[in-house]
Amino acid sequence: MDIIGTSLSRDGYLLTEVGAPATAGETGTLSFTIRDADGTPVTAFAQSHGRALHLIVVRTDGTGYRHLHPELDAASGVWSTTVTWDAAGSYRLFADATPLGADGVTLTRTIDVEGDLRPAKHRGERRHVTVDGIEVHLDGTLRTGDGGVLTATVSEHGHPVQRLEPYLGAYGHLVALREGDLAYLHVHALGETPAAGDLSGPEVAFHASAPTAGRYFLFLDFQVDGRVRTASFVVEASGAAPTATADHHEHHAVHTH
Ligand SMILES: [Cu+2]
Repeated sequence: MDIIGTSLSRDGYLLTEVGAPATAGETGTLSFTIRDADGTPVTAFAQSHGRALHLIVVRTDGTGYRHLHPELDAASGVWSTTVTWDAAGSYRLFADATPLGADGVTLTRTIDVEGDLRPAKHRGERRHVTVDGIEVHLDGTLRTGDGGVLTATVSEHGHPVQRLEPYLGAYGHLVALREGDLAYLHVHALGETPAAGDLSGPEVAFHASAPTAGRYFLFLDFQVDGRVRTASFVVEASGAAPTATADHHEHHAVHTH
């Protein structure tokens, strides 16, 4: 199992120091650069899911999730977007990008936001959430090894929602992070790639494999009525403890693409 999303460098690429508003409630620019092995800012990227870079921001307690698409200044290689922090805490940024001619990388950094901190406490799983009046229920199991299928069912006032719209080339995007180190899991939507104007629902299914048993934070981005919404779940993964071999593999961050 290849562990990703726990390092600011990968394959020679590095996520620079992040500029961001320092205090909760403050609005400002979030900015960073990806540098190559020579220290040169990368200015050319291949598109993935319709974008050159996907930025995930989440507080280390699994709250405050955002999925952002910063703008690239093609001359300097600086990525930037405007943010306002709702709350204080340590936030992890995950920049998912594919430098032109290279494999995709997920680079991460932690930034601290000053203010009154109230970390979330998680007890057990959270599989049923309501976001903007839309209910999302998550069935299935997250497993180690070959993994398992997770199915999100979307409803509104008890009726199935059948008007899920394609967002970034799929009916849903699921990001899974391991509690403790926020290791980033690549989760793949099952089913065919929708065409623009297609609608689906009420189910969206994903295949995911957890690197270890334990607790994971899951975030489902989906679009209904032209608006992207995020449902946040907590799921316990089942499966055998990692073998000594797998552990060794993890610590050396072997690239298995
Ligand atoms: Cu994205």
